[in-house]
Amino acid sequence: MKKVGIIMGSDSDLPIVKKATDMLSTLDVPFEVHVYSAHRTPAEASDFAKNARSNGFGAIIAAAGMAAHLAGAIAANTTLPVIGIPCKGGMMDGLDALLSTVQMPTGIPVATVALNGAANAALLAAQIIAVEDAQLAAKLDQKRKADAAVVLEKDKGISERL
Ligand code: RP5
Repeated sequence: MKKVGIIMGSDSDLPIVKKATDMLSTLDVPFEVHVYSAHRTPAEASDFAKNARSNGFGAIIAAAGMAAHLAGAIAANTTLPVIGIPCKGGMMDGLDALLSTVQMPTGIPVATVALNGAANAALLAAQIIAVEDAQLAAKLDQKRKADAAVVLEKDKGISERL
């Protein structure tokens, strides 16, 4: 199975990124995690992206806060699908990171999830890998069913709480 690359701009992003690694572990999707910054270590970030396809990756998740150029910088150096996680924090509490991640120029797409949306980033990466992996696709279907069952259980109980 192809791996998912997870890059974060700083180790201070780890509490957010952990939700992505937890989700991929649950789904048995292999991943590799790195701290590379678009600004502080641009050469390492770009080398990772340039070599990612030949190194067995099928999708890349990039998490960063504030002037969050990491996902875009990674996407500029690979045609693998790149998923950006804008991280909350800083003066604008993530709005700056959201706009920096999502507002990409035509030709260099970044699939941007919600602020701190690491679990969804992992699910989207797994769905990309599952295009060529029927076993993983079946696991994702099972998860959807289990998630729906939880909501329906809450539906049963809601009247009693009101
Ligand atoms: C971004 O700046 C990082 O992704 C992080 O979200 C934020 C703060 O980084 P540190 O100063 O904690 O290293 O580049």
